[in-house]
Amino acid sequence: MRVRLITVPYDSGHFRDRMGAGPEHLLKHGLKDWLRDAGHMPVAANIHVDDAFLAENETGFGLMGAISAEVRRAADQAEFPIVLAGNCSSSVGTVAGLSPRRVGVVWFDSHGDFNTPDTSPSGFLDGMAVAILVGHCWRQLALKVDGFQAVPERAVLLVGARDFDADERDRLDRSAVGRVSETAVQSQGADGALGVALQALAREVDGVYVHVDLDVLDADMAPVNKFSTPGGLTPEQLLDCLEAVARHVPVLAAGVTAFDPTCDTEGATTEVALKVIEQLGRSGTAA
Ligand SMILES: [Mn+2]
Repeated sequence: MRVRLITVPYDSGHFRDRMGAGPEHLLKHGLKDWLRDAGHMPVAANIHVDDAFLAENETGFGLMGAISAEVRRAADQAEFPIVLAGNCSSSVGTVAGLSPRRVGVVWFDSHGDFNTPDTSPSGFLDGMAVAILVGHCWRQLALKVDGFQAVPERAVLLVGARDFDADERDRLDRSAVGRVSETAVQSQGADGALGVALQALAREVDGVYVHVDLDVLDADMAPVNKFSTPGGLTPEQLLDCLEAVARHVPVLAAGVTAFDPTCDTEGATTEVALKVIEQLGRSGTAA
């Protein structure tokens, strides 16, 4: 299957800075050759916005629109879209590009990304990505992203999240968003921890978008960004989980986000990221 690698080299509206440097770093480290060697056919598509003035929210939502168009192009050509982005908010564009299919979301992240502008202590749009997806905030701007429709809460599964803000945790507890902890994966294995939830998801949706914020990984093994925390999934556990997802439910698109190469002093995270993207490439189903 052809894999459309959609690179979005932005972080909070900044071009190629911090986590915005992640996508091109992976390309420089042989991502396309790595995918070709694994039997995939990578096609590259780079997302760019022409705003004269880059601003977090306006540019962020503009990028989501451009991602949506590119994901739709990939789906129309029976290619599997993998979005490599600085920010998790790229997910809104990816899911929008898959409409009108009923899309579920399997979200790997050390954070909940479930803040709204009223609960967020930082104001960071990235930390609201899941809340935007389920239609809890930024509704007006999200509707401007071509094809966007809110995902039902029960069609979202958070995996490995362990770092929440207080109000964010309350919001999650009151929602129907599913959660599987990293400790469940560690004690029951990927299939034991995720199997039942994935089977339930498969009955509700046509397929899923798999989101991998790489900071779901244990920061002591693979430092991903300045928000990384220890105690997360090991690289092997993450790869097992991705395999389990693909066994239970069609995977329509994937995203890999939040990698700041300057945090990866030993190169360990780059190596894991390449493996994750290759595994995702194997997971793809024609949408
Ligand atoms: Mn995130």
